[in-house]
Amino acid sequence: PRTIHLADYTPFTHVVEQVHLTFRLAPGATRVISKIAFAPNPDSKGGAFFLHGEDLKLIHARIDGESVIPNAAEGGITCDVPEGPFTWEAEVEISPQTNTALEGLYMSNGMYCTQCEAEGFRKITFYPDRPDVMAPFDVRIEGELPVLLSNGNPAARGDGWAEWSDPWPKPAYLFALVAGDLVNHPDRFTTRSGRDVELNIWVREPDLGKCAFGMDALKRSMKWDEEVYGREYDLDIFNIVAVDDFNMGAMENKGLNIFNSSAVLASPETATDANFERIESIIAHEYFHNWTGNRITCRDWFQLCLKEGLTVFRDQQFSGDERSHAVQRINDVLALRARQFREDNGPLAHPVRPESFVEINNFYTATVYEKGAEVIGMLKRLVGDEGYSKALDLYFSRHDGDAATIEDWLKVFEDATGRDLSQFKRWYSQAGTPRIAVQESFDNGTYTLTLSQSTPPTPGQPDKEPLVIPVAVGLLSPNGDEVVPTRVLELTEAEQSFTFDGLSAKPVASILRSFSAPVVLERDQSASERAFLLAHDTDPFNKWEAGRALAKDVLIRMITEGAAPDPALLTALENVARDETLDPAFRALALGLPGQDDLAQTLYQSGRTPDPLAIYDAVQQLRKAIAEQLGTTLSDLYDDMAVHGPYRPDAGDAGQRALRQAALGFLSLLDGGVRAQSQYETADNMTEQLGALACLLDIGKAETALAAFRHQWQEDRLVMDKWFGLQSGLAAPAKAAAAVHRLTEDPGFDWKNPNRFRAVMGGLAMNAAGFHDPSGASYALLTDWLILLDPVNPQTTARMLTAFETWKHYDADRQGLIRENLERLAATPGLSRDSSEMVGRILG
Ligand code: BAL
Ligand code: ZN
Repeated sequence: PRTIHLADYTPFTHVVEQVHLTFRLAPGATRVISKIAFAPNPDSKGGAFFLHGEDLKLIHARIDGESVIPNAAEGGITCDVPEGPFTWEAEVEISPQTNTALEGLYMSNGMYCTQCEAEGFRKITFYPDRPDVMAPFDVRIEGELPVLLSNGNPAARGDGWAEWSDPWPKPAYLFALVAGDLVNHPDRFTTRSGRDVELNIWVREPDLGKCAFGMDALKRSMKWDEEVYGREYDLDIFNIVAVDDFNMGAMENKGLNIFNSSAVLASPETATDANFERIESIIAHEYFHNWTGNRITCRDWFQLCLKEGLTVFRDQQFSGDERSHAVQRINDVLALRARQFREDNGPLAHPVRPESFVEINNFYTATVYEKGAEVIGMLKRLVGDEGYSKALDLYFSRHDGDAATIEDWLKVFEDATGRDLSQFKRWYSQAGTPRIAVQESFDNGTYTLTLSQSTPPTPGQPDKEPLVIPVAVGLLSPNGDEVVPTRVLELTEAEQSFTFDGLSAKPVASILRSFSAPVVLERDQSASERAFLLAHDTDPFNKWEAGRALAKDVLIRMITEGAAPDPALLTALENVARDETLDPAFRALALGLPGQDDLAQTLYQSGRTPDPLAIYDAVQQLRKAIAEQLGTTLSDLYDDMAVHGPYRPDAGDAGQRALRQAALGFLSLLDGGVRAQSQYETADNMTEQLGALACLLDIGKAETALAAFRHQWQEDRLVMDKWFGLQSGLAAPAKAAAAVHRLTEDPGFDWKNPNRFRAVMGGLAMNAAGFHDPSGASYALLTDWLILLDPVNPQTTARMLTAFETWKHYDADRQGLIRENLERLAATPGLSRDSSEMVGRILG
C-alpha cells in the first residue's frame, strides 16, 4: 500500500459546482446515479482527471451526455475530459447488505445508513473524495421505507421517495443518508436571529423513551455555541439518528448527525451517570462541528486536528460550563494520560499533525483529538481569553467556506494578537510527551524555580527542539496561605529560571496548575509536601494531583520495595474524604487510585520493567488498607451520600453517587458484599445497579446478580454490552483468558457488532494483569479474534491492536509472546491495509 505524505499535497484538477445524487435502495443492489457539474480549478497544477471509487460496479458513465469508458486506476478511475466545464454522470451498483466494514452505505438492523469520514464516499459513487473539494448536494432517495433522510433541508417527498437539498458546500465525507423504519423524538429551537429549527432524534420504536436527555443536550449545545462562540445554526432542520452498528461514537454529517446508539440513547434505568455525561459531550461535540469542521473544514486529512482538536476543546469547555470545571479538567487529564501519553510512549507516537499515513482511519487517535485539544488550551492560555476570542472571530470570518490548514489557524492568532507563533507551531509537528524537570532554591526572600524541558525520541524523530510551554504556577506559604496567585510562566528554552521576590519564608510551589500543558512534571517531592498541597492548594486540579502523586509514590514503593501502605497516604485520603467543603465528585476522584496501566507506564519511564501481577497485588493491598483504615468514614459516606427522590443525571446527584460508589468499592472488601448485594436488589437506576454488580464481581460474589442482570436486560443491547464488558474487565488475572473465552461462546456475543466486540475485547485489554497473564493466553485469544474480525471490519480491528502498543515495556518472555502473536497476525493472507499498517508500526 502507498504511503501518503503531507508534503505531496496538490489541489484537485477541478472544482465541483453542484452534485445531484439519486439512490434506488435495495439491500443487495442499490443503484446510485450521480450527476456532477465540474469546472477547471484555477489553482490546479495540472494532471489527469481522477475520481476515487472502491467496490463499485459501473453500469454506465457519460460526459456531457456522451457515453465514456473510464480507465481503471489505483483506487479509482481516470478519464479524458473536456477543457472547460462539463457534466459527469454515472450509474453504479453497490451492496449495502454485505458491507460489514460499516464504511460507505451499509445496513444495520434493517436500516440503511452511511459513514463517509474519512474515505467512505468513494464506496458510494465515483467522486473526488477529498476534503478540499466542497460542493452543494441535492439528493433523491427512492425506497419503500417510512423515513428517508439526507443532509440539508427537505425539498420534496412522496410515496416511496424524498428529496433533500443542502445549500452549504461540503466535502463528500460529510454526506449522509439514512432510510429505515424509524420514529422521531421531535423538538424545536429558535436561533438568536430568529430561525426556527426543527430538531429530531430518530430511533427504532422501542428506543423512543431514551431520547429526551440527548435532545436537551442538543438544545443546550446550540444555545452555548451562540453565547460563547457567537455561532448560530444554519439550516431549517437538524436530525440525529441512532444506529446500533457503528465504528465510532458519532459523526457530524451536515444537518444529519449519525450516532452510535450508545452515544445518544439514555434512560435512568439503562444508562449510568457516566453514560449521560458522555452523551452530553458527544452531542455537543458533533453539533459544534457544524462550524469547526463543516463550515470550515480541513484541506487534507493531515489537518484532521484542525477540526478535531478544536472541537474537543470546545466540547470540554461546554461540559465544564454545564457541570464542574475542576472535575472536567481532572477527567480530561485522566483520559489524556491513559490514552495519549500511552500512545506517545510507544511505537505509535506521532505528531498532532502527522506527516504521512497509509490509512487515515488509523489516525483518529488520542494524539490528534486530545493532545490536539490541549494544544488549543495552551494557545488560549498564552494569548489570554480576549486574544482567543478575537482570533476565533477572525477564524470564522476569514475562513468560512474554506478547507483550511494549521498554518491558516495559527495565522489568525498571529494576526489577531500580534504574537509570533513560529516556535509554538512545533507542538503540531513534534511528537512525544515533554518532560519538565524542576529545581528550586530560596535565598533571601527570593524563590527561584528552574525548569528544564526535554522530549524523549519518538519513531522517526530522534532529536527534539524546545517547545513553548505555559507553566501555571502559584506559591503557598508554609501555613497554607496562597502568597503568589497563579502566574503563567512561558518556558521556551531548554532550561530557564523564574524568580519570585519579597517572600518571607520558603514557599511551597504548586506547579502546572490546571495541568496547563500536556507534559510530565518530574518533581521529587516528599510525602509531607504532597500531603500539604492536597490539603491546601487552591487550584483544584493540583490539589487532586498532589493526592494522586502521593498515592503513586506509595504504590511504586510497594511494588518495587515491598513497602507497606504508607499511613501518611491513608490519613490524607481520610481527610479529603471527610472534607465536606469539597464537592463529592471531587472527593470521589481523590479516592480513585492510579490505574494499573498508568503505574506500568510510570515504572517503565523510570527505567524499570513493570510486572503487571505485582502491580495488581499492590493495588489490591492498598485498597484493603484504605478500606480498613477508613472503614467508619466510608460507611458514613455510603449512608450520607444516598440520593433521595427520582433519578436525575445532573452533576450534583451524579457526584454524590460517585462518592458513594467509591465508598462501596472499599467497603465490599470488608463486608463480604452485603451492602453491594442489597444495593443491587433495590437500585432503581443503572448507575447504582451496575456499580453494585461491579463490586460483587470484584470480590467474586456476582454469580446470582449476573444471572439476574442478564434475565432482566437480555433484550437491551446497550445494557448487555455492560454485562459483557464488566465481566471481561474485572475477571481475576489468572482466569481472565478463560473467562473471556467463555463470554465469546455466549450466544449474545455478536462479534460483528463493534460495541459488543469492544465491550469484551476492550474489557480484556484494559484488565492489565489479566491481559498480561504470563501464559500469553490473553494475547493469543485477542489475536485469534482480531484475525477473524479483520476481513469483516478492518477499522475496529486496527483500533483494537492498540492493546499491544506498549508491548516493549514488558519483560522478554511477554515480549516474545506478543511478538509471536503480532507476527502471526501480520502473516494473515489478505490482511487489511488498516491492520497491516498498525501491526507494522507496532512491531517497528
Ligand atoms: N469526525 C468523526 C467523529 C468525530 O470526531 O466527531
Ligand atoms: Zn469530532
